[in-house]
Amino acid sequence: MKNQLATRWIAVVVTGLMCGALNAANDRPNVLLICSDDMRPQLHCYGDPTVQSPNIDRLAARGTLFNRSYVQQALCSPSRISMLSGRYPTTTQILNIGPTLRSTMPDITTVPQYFKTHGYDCRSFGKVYHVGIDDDASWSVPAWHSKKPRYGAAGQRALVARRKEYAQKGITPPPKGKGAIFYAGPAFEATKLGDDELLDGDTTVHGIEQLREYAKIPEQPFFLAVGFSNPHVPWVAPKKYFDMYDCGSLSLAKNEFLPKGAPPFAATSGADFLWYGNVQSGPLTETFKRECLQGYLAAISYVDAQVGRLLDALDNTGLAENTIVVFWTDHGYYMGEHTWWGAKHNNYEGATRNAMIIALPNQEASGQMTDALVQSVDIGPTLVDLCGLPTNANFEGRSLKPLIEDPMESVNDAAFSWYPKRGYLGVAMRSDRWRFVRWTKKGKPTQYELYDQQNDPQNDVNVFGEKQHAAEVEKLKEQLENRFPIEEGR
Ligand SMILES: [Ca+2]
Repeated sequence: MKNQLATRWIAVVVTGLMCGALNAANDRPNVLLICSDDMRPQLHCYGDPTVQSPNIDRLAARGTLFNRSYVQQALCSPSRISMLSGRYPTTTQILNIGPTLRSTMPDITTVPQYFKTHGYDCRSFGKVYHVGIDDDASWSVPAWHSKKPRYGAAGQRALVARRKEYAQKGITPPPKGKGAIFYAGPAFEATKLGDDELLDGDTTVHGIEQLREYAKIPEQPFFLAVGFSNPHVPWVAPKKYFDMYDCGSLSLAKNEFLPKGAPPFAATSGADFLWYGNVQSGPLTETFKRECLQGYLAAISYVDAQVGRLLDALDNTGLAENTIVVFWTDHGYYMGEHTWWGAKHNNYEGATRNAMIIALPNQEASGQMTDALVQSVDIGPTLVDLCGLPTNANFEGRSLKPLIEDPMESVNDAAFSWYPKRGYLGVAMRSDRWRFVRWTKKGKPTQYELYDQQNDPQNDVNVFGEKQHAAEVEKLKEQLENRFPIEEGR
């Protein structure tokens, strides 16, 4: 009897110690979700020696870095709606920028909304849902957006001049509509303005203010989402971030050609970059390409600094002891690869692979990188699991908690992304070795692409028709058909 009691007492103490980290203020940990726009995983912690990202690296050092993370569509709004709703784009039926989630699923409970129904205070600062396509029901109060400018003074002047020129010539840049005129500004600008005089710095200031408010009421769990607009083009940052990079020494893409053997409609990307005011028509010069790269990296470092300030605020308020931090980017990006610039908009590795880091308070296995295949729809179920909320079967992803505990574990046998193009709907299945893409259109033969990720990481050559892969193709077809059958229009 004595031994049994002793054993039970030890069990209670051990359990108490294990839970201690998450029980500092209340029974449930908080969530800080940091989003960045159009940031491909080109960060120091992802193995890029050029990029200066000490703060995101610091987050990775105390958490888990997901090296093979894939968004469900390489386009801002559908990607964000998919992640925040925990549903695939074929479930939300949001595969374009424009419609709101409620227009297709009026009664849906999103991930933050689910937290809200379980007593969390849920707020959004900056670009979390796509700007103008928000979802009020997800948040406890309406989303906050900065009124500070995206451009500095010179960029703003150039924008106004270009607008005037367009108006005089009667030119309407695509896509038609109110937002189109935005593209008339320069693609990059090293401004004299300070961090907080621009939109992303101001968003940080207000995010930090909110954290300080939360620190005053430790019994109130929160789900705070803070989203940055960089490094989506235009790449605008204070000059000090541009000075971090030497234009002349930046490496240009080596595969400035379209994926060989791909269906012509599939091997395309968005062209909105071409409308920015300082982008010349015709082939880009090497100097201009390097300036673009410098701008992109400067914008990444600017965002990195904002992430650092949020992490510092967590530390300074003591909230770090009880807050899970997720860093997530809404898709990959092309900076010259396949001739595409400032673009995503397709089903290839470069567009669908994103950056994702999850860090728990006092994480035991910290500084780990996992090669397991993960999806953005997994974020919701992961946070539900980590925060001890009841499982929600409506969320279509899976909890990544096993990978945080052991990076050698596996949760998904594939990751899926979608893109509609010229009446076709493409679904890409990323398995451990292959990228297999199926394009379906009513009344047209189904088309396929196959890329060997081991030997062709950037998808330069479609090997679908090659005989030696015939057996593999049959297996992949079956795997995809079992998961997302053609009959369902997927
Ligand atoms: Ca985006």
